[in-house]
Amino acid sequence: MLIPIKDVTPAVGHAHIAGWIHEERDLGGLTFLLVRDRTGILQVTIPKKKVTPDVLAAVKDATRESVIECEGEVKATEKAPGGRELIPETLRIISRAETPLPLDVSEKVPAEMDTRLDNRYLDLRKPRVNAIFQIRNACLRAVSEYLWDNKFTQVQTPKIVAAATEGGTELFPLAYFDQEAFLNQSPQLFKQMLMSSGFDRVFEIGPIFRAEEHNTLRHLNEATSIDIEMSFANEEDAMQILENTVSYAYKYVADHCADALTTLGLTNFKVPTVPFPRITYREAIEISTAGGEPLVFGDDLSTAAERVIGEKMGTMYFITEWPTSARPFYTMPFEDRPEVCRAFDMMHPRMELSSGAQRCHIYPLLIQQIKSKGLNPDAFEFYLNPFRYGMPPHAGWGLGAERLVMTMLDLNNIREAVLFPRDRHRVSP
Ligand code: AMO
Repeated sequence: MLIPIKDVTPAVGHAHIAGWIHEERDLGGLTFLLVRDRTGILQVTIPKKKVTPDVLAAVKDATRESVIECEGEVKATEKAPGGRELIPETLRIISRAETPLPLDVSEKVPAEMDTRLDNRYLDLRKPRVNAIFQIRNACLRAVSEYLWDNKFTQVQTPKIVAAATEGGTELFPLAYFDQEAFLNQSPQLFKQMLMSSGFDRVFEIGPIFRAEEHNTLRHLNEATSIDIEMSFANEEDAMQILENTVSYAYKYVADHCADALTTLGLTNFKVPTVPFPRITYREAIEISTAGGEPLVFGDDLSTAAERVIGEKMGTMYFITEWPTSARPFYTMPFEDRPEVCRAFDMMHPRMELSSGAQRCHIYPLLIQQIKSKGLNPDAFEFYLNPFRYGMPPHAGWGLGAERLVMTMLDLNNIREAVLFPRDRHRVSP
């Protein structure tokens, strides 16, 4: 039976392990192989005069990143990683790696992001890179857990669609037989339709596609969105679910990912406290203007403005009461002051993580808002019909999974938080 490398201790006596050769050091009479599996690194020590000719031949043929298996005695030694070493009785190369390697897995030679992504299968072998995806996995598990525990039903909505959601731009067109179709930008319209169907609370974790031309450190053309929608709820109800979901995810990672956090050097990992502070859009533009990034009512927040406000706030926070003109047609305006609406953004000091709102569930008002954005209601018939036959008031949000992981782990580039990122210049691998 193979045992995980982290479980190899002198107490097990004899061990059978398999993994990749992380490093090889030849000291004449002695060869050291550092063997890595998903759980850790083990030193295999080969005293040339004491091992069998088969072991010697295999070691001679072994190259870095080859997959090997070996079996032998485990001994305590202070000099090796984890304070133990294995002296092989058998050692076999299962899959020999060619030389030279296209990328250095031991991270002694830093590589450009493009080289790393071109050779992502090798890049992902780095313990630090792997740790990011262990944490991403824990994060999404925690999000699902929290939402299931709070009576949300997980759903899957189509990714091949006939209409835009986020304003009619940034769509990838698709060859769909003899019809016009696109890759979906957001499950927005579908999660709202499900409110009319009586689901009450739904969530989806799935891909969203945005044909954004710009290439930045925080945008992808294919991202993962965590979406919720809830009935008989307003924007404040949605914000509470959001802050609790995010802090639950942080707590879960803190409790379950200690090794991965250590690998990433995040020894001071803090769970954000709830509730997150709320400031209005007007307060946000005042802070930005006072901080040297002048904004007027109606402006979107620039990256520079987000930075100024984020520095002032110093924690996760919400921006509420947005100008109606700056938000999508499905947002509910305040009844007594329709120039502002029940929308919010949830911000990390570095960037926006989520947008949400109470939605407009009033059919004639929704038609009017679609028209006022220069869109044709006929294109939204499938979405609008549910509003004619009994639609409860509802609210929801979309939270970018990559931005959540990126900010949680203080990563500089959003591409670090995706296995195989899709950006302006990359569709492969
Ligand atoms: P929005 O367009 O603000 O809102 O998207 C919600 C969140 O999704 C993430 N995100 C992205 N992440 C990486 N690259 C991208 N190109 C990208 N685009 C979006 C961000 C963002 O905050 N339908 C609304 C949500 C709602 O109201 O329920 C929507 O899609 O973290």
